[in-house]
Amino acid sequence: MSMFTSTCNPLFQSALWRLASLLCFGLGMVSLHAADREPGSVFTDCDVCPDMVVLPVGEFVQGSDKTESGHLDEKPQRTVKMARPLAVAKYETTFEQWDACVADGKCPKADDAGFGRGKFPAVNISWAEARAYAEWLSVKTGQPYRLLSESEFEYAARAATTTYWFWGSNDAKSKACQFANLHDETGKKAHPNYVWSHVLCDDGAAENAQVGKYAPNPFGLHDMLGNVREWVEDCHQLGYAGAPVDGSARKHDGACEKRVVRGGAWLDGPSTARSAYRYSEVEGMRNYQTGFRVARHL
Ligand SMILES: [Ca+2]
Ligand SMILES: [Ca+2]
Repeated sequence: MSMFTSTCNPLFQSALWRLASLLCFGLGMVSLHAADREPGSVFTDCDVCPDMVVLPVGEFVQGSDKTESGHLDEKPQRTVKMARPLAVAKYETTFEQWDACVADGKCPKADDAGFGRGKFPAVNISWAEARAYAEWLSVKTGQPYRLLSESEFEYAARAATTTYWFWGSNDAKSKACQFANLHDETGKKAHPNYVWSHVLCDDGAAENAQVGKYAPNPFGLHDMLGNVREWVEDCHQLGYAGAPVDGSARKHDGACEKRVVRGGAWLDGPSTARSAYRYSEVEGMRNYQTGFRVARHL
């Protein structure tokens, strides 16, 4: 890379060197393009577009067994094989990104609930509005942006782990605060009326935190568990019987009452922020603990 940088130095003014620079630039673009497809690499398609992480192609077991949870909604466990290479946004969609779509007239203004804009996750956005943002990105870049399917979300959240949380199962309560913004000691002090269980550590955030504040999962993705819950494409149906096993979103006949939201939020205790945990919301719902991120095939 240092040779590439020095050879491409714009101070070389001779025609020969300009030719060499052009050639070098061209080769460099090919090289970078190829490197973009390596699992773990990060790319972006425009100035205001999200950073996208290339995931490895693979398979995983979706859902939980009865040792982990009694939630029938997470069963039966089944193996899902991701059919195509996929890139997932490194962070939840931020207000900075959302407001670029608002400025282009393709997304509605969204209330930050006083938590902050900029690098804070965009919230108070309905399922359809989240899809509108992905459509805006698609038109802007010519690339097929969309919400994740539910299987893709769990694949991305697990990042090849089989534990309850990607940081472990048994020791999760003490490690959680390195990796996720959940209902924690700080949240408990700020919201004493949140009487449900909290993680027994301090993540320093009583509500939404700026994206990327916590350590990523093994795929390099931040806040897949915690911070804000995230809309996915699928219509919610109880359990996985009949659900696709190729990573695609589940087809649904007729009207969809509720869409799936995944990953838990800053007000969730440990059990409702597990990788396998499923939650659902009416698709027109907007609230301050639900946002989204985008994905696209490569
Ligand atoms: Ca917290
Ligand atoms: Ca999240």
